[in-house]
Amino acid sequence: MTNSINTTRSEAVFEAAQKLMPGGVSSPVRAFKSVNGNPIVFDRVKGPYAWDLDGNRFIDYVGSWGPAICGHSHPEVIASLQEALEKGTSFGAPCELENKLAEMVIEAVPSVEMVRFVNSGTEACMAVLRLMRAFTGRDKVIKFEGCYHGHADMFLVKAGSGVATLGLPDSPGVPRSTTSNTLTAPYNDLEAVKELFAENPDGISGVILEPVVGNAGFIPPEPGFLEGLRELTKENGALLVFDEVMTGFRISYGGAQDRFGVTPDLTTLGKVIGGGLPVGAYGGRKEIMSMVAPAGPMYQAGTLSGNPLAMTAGIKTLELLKQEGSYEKLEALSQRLINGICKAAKQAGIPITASCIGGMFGFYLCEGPVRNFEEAKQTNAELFGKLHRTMLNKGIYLAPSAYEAGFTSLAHSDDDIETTIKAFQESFNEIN
Ligand code: KE4
Repeated sequence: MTNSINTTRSEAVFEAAQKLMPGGVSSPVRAFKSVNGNPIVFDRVKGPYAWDLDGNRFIDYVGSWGPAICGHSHPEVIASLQEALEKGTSFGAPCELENKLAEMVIEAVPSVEMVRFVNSGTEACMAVLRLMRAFTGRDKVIKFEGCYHGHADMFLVKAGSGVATLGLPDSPGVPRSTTSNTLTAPYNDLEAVKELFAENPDGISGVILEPVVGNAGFIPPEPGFLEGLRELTKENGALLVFDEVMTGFRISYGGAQDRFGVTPDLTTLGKVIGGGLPVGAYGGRKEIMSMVAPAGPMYQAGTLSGNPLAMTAGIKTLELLKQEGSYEKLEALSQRLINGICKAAKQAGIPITASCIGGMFGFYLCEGPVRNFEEAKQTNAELFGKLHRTMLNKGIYLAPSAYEAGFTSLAHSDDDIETTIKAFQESFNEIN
């Protein structure tokens, strides 16, 4: 086994953290519960790298779970923030920066004619569900097993991400009455969705999904799946909602809806559009968005929504991404990486299936194919836990869960990819 790196300070700080915060973390997946060992505690990040408190450097494929798509602490983002800081950190009043970021989102994302900023992806998904119900007058919603739409009660039904990682049952504290209107179907299964519509005539407000699943590992839509959902929702007077909190501005500048040419009625966004500061957003057709207070009766609000710092970081990040060749670079990096990972696993005799789109990738330690959450659970999560720690000891920081996607950035170099592939080659041989 690889020599383990010195993590003395991380261990000490994490031990103290567990006395102060549940599980020692501010978000469950960070606790490394499903992989070997304790989390490392970050000290600083720059470009494609993270350093822990003991001075170990890691090539980072989590990128703060998506926002660091231009690389951590991009100098132009930092400079813009420094300038914005001089004017204050929060206004609680309209500011022109909101117009600017709104214009960029509207111009980029096909479904969005009007947008509302919030502070997280969870908030965006909560609000969009309320809007779906307000617009259609219907209470039920269809989501897919393994998809994660934040931690709001209504969505904690067969959710992905940390819920899947920790193998949690649908969370305690969520009243049955709240989730009774949440219907679920296997991802990529149009027949199951058809049946739900048939069983609930005029009762379903809409279908919400990750157009590329990044919270049950990485599951792309099968050909025709997104198009089929578009047809089914139209036929049934229901709304189609793409949760692009993760895929937005990551798999293309216009998100999955642009990449696959399927336009939903509403879209949620987050992560990248905040450039590392807390931002979420929901948007869509003007006819629907005009229902949102104070333009319309559907209430939603937020103290720090649209704050100038988050708007500034988001604007600069999108400006950088809009530059020619960004997504070609991201996809080339991701493709090289997963080709190398697959070759390394096969050489070590370890079953693997992997794929990528734009700056997002994933792999499962099983034969595949993986088309839905049930098939994703065939992955060898125990072996993944060993792989994760072995890679960490070689200076590679992967998402600490078999049920998360990986992220490349414009800051990753070909050398970083080669170094990572070499670490996979060594690790697969060591753990097998
Ligand atoms: P946040 O509330 O964490 O900003 O966003 C929730 C959310 C909504 N929709 C999608 C498609 C998402 O991926 C997320 C959040 N993603 C996880 C990573 N799988 C956040 C990481 C965490 O929970 O710490």
